[in-house]
Amino acid sequence: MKRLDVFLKEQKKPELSIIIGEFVKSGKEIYKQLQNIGINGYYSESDEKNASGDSPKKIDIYAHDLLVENLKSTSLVSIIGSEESKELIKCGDFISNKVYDVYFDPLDGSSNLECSGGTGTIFGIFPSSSLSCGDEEEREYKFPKGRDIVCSGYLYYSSSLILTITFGNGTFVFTFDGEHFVENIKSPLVFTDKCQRIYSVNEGSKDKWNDILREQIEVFKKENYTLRYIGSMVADVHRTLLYGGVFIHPTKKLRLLYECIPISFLVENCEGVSYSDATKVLDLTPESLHQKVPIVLGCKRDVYYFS
Ligand code: P6P
Repeated sequence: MKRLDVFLKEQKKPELSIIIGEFVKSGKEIYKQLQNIGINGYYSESDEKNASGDSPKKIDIYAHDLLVENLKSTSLVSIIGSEESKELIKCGDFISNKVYDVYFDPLDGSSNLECSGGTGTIFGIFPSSSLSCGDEEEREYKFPKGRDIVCSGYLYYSSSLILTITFGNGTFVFTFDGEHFVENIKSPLVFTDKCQRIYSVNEGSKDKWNDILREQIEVFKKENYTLRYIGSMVADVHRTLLYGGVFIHPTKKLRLLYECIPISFLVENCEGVSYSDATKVLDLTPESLHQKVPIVLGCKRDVYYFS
């Protein structure tokens, strides 16, 4: 089984590999804390409010702080955007002219922690625009276009510690075996029309659905699709990438820049599709750090905008 370090060397992108190394290092620490979460009191809410007005848990803040510290230590990251930071975090003192802007949700799905549900760190990496637009202080930061993304992935904290990643040449899955991340699931992942017939949506919010979605869910039911919904994006997406089907969040809750764009890059690299209303997610350019969008992603057979 191929190890992650071998896979990263094959990508011939040393600076990106250093950044991925920091996500992996942080992910192992976060996973360790999650395994002791009943003891370390990280369930409890911090006394902060994030940009979305949510009260993050102590573990959300822990994950955010750890990721910022580790990414800054690379001196390869110019701008950091996080669900837990109201504003962009400007780093500096670069060791190379190849620097990146990195956006992440440090711990997505943490509302599922009390019942030991799966959670994840979602990340997207873009060539830094900060150096090409003159002095930081003098210009309005331009958010990157979705298609500018060069690497994305998630760390999935569940019955095992998983890294799913793409550099734009396929989506690969690695599992932590206690010492190394190894590719023990057949990768690159590819959706086929024979993939499982699963739809994943919160049926409790059906009064907020539009007619297209309402009709499509009826079609799925008539064709005996199975409903699976965990309520944690990384968990629902990981199942969709491995088993097939479609994941839908029809309201403006998921964040475009550090959830939907990185996940859509993974999906398109599995020969799947990902739309927000009738536009491909990767064709969108965020207008703000915490912009929220609806999303429908999965295999082409099941994503109704595509059919
Ligand atoms: P709903 C978790 O709170 C989250 O941000 C995502 O991980 C998940 O996909 C979504 O919200 C669930 O939203 O509306 O079904 O509760």
